[in-house]
Amino acid sequence: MRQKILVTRKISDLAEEKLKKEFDVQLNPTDTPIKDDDLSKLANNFDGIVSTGWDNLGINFFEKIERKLKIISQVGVGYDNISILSAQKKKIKITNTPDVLNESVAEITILLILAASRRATEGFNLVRSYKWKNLPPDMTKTMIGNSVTGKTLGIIGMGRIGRIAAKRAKAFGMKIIYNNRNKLSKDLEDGAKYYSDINTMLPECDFLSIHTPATAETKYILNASTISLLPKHAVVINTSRGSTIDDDALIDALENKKIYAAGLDVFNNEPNLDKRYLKLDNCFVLPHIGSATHETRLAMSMMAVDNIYCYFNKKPLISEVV
Ligand code: 8YV
Repeated sequence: MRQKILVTRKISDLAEEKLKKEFDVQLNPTDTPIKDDDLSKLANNFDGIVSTGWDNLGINFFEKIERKLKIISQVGVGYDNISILSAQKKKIKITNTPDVLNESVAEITILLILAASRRATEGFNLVRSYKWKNLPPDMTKTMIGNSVTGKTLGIIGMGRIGRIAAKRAKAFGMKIIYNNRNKLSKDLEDGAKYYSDINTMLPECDFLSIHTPATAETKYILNASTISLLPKHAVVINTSRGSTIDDDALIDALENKKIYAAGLDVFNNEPNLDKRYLKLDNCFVLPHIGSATHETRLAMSMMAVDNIYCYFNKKPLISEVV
């Protein structure tokens, strides 16, 4: 008998086709979000789930799960939407999709670095509002930003994505320093300077980019006290998770020019981000699109489907969380 697989949201066509060849599959072609209560009821009819970061698979979800469900294969590298402890208790495998999104997230990191330092929000608003014509050209004030070349980029979390972001930033002439749980090997460091203490690193950062997963330790890693250690010209970049930043502290720093600018792709309480960000000229915002390219979403979808295939065919999983 073929196993039954639920795919909670629309994933890439090719991956859906591949899944259908092996399993009885329930797809979500209209990509309609499934309500939390409905999802746990529905999940009980399936052997496996292909999930996304937009599904709430917290403690409440697992409490209602009975015996059948064996594996949740997340289309995403982060899995902070899943209660890993509950999954372990119920002996449900969790897999994710690391590596295949490193480049596209690094690309968005660079986009944010450039956009925030070159005042893209102001420039964009100026042109779109047709007010550009009202400004006399001037050599030293209007739309003058900060160069990236030769500046120091501090990276918090020098994992797979952090290291690719560092590589791309170096192509823009940036120097890399980093904070990480452990110092990396010389090879992986690739010339970057290690700081075991984030507080010692922050004053050295012209730019600071966060690349840590969302955990209890990384919650509000950027707060009023750590932000106060950054130079006044610093630019803060976040492509990891909104929970790494205390919004009140960052908004205060941006409003009161305690730092120069921020470029943010992720927020607390997405998609209902703190509206104060939208009033700030010195903040460039994107709607969590780090992995959103055709190529990357296809690779992520395929990897999630392959994890399901491996599990039910008793082959080693490609990327096992627990
Ligand atoms: C996804 C992400 O857009 O992989 C991740 O952790 O944040 C993004 O790539 C999102 O989580 C969908 O699963």
